[in-house]
Amino acid sequence: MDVQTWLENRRRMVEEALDRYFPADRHQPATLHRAIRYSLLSGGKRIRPLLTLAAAEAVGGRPTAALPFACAIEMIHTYSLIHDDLPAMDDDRLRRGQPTNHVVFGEATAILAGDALLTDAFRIATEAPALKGIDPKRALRVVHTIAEAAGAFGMVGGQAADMESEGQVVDLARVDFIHVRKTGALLLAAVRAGALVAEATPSALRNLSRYGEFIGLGFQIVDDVLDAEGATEKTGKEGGGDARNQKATYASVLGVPAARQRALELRDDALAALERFGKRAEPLREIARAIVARLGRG
Ligand code: GRG
Repeated sequence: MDVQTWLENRRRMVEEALDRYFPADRHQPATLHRAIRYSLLSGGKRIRPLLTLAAAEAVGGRPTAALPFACAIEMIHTYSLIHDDLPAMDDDRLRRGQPTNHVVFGEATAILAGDALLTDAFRIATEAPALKGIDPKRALRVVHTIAEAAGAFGMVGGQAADMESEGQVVDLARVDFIHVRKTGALLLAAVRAGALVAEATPSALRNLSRYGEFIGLGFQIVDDVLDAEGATEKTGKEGGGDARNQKATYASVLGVPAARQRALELRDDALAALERFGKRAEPLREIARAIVARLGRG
């Protein structure tokens, strides 16, 4: 299977699974379920679940075994976007080119949709289909990896540090601290979860983790640069939001040209971490290239 066919096929697998977890018009209260589906099935790039499946397959695992965990991570990501867009946080009105969840459903329902997605992620990662064919201790390690990346020592901690830094003069170390947690942690957990489900050897897990760290940072730098350049058509958000909110970003600390250069270096570091993997790691390589290709030529 060539890599583009792989990506299309696995993306469809993720879309169908997410749709099954939250079927249309099947559950009450209807407004909550509509709000969940609105954000969960609204055309995200699905980078995190693709990373989980690609990491599992890079070490010989089956995509179906990794799929529930991949979907759980995408649900956590979706919750974070809904909450991040709220008036109390970034107060964004546009996400993926569509009105944000609270604009359509109201603030209270948007908060609950996020809460439900976060909580149900752990339901899905721990119910029978996810646990079939995986050693319970290993499953626990995967769930712990995801929880740690999402909580106060990961994404939520990064978000809090980001809020505290608004309007302050920050250095590169602070920007790294924020983004390793806010964005990097869940991307890294996506890679590690796939590798763990597929019983990667310690050395393969180390190399995949290095890959995950590099692309996590690269992903954020690309996002910062696109925001600084106001590339709404690529981000689906209003451009310049970081500057408006006086955010600590790579674009503001390094400047856009150096930030672009850093993203290219991180892509190459990520590819180097996969050197000892064969053709089975091609989807991971393609994802690293695609993340940085969003920059265009500038
Ligand atoms: C509110 C608890 C809480 C956390 C929010 C990750 C995060 C923390 C906020 C997202 C804000 C943001 C725009 C960060 C930049 C990087 C990022 C996560 C972009 C969006 O991810 P994509 O590009 O989104 O994977 P799609 O739409 O493709 O799913």
